[in-house]
Amino acid sequence: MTTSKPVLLELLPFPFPEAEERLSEHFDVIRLWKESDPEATIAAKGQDITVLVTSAMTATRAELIDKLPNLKAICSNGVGYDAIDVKHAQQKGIQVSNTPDVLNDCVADEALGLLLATARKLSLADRYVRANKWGKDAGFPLGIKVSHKKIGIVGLGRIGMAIAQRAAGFDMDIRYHNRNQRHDVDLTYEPSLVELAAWADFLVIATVGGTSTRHLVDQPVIKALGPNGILINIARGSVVDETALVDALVSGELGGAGLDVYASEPNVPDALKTLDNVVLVPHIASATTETRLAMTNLVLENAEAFASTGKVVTPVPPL
Ligand code: 8YV
Repeated sequence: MTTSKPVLLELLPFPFPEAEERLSEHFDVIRLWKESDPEATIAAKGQDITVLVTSAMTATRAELIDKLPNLKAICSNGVGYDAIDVKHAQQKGIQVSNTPDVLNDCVADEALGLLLATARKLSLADRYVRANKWGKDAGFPLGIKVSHKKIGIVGLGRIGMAIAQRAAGFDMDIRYHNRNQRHDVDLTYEPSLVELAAWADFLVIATVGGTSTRHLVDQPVIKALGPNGILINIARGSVVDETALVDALVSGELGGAGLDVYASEPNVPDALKTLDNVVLVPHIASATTETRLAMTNLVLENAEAFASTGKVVTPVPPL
């Protein structure tokens, strides 16, 4: 294929038509999601492709990367990169970019929203009114106060810090657990995740996903959080032992949970759907028009910068 534009393979469409138009201005775009036979398309055109657009929730594994011998940059829509074989790509000299920072506010907002919804039973209350139960039964059950409570943040990165800022606005006592203590923040570090869970009223999971954090929040941590504790997960489903979580919620060993992410999306354990002490949302933490537009634009900036300078703008750190 001879073309003045670099050839870009797009694994999924942007949620904004204008972004597709902008992409076509700078690249000869192969929209794999439109192809009737994607494997045949890759076999025929793989050697022409130098840039790949993917997303945080789109598996981008070594098998695909190795079918693109001239691939030089992978530009992902999303801050998480556990779905991408980053180490394999970087070993081949392929740059990988993500979309950090532009989604911090919305993800942190949703974490607090999930906490309030779970503690104050807002989803249950909505169903209660819609079911015309108000005034017809013993009354709606009491919730849990959020302000002035103890919040443990698991993973004090940029999103974790945004959560801490919001928690401070609710006059909460804040502690965190990281692989390593941060010395640039005025917050109490707890080196033991179990001890953090035992101390906290609310445990908010804000770590990266992937093998390094798989089941970090396991049965002992969940048990330590306890029957009056609430777990919020806006990170990745893989970080929490979902079987242990479901068992604890069903048995009452854990007080409640607000979940944005799950072990095997879009599949959500049916047992969770029957519980009144659980709030379930479909991985929407960054899903606002403003933030998804900012993420989309940052993906485009990364791809365009690579095409013009040979360097992406927001590279994933070396693994
Ligand atoms: C979205 C996310 O699922 O950024 C991430 O890591 O999990 C969410 O923002 C993703 O961005 C969808 O493209």
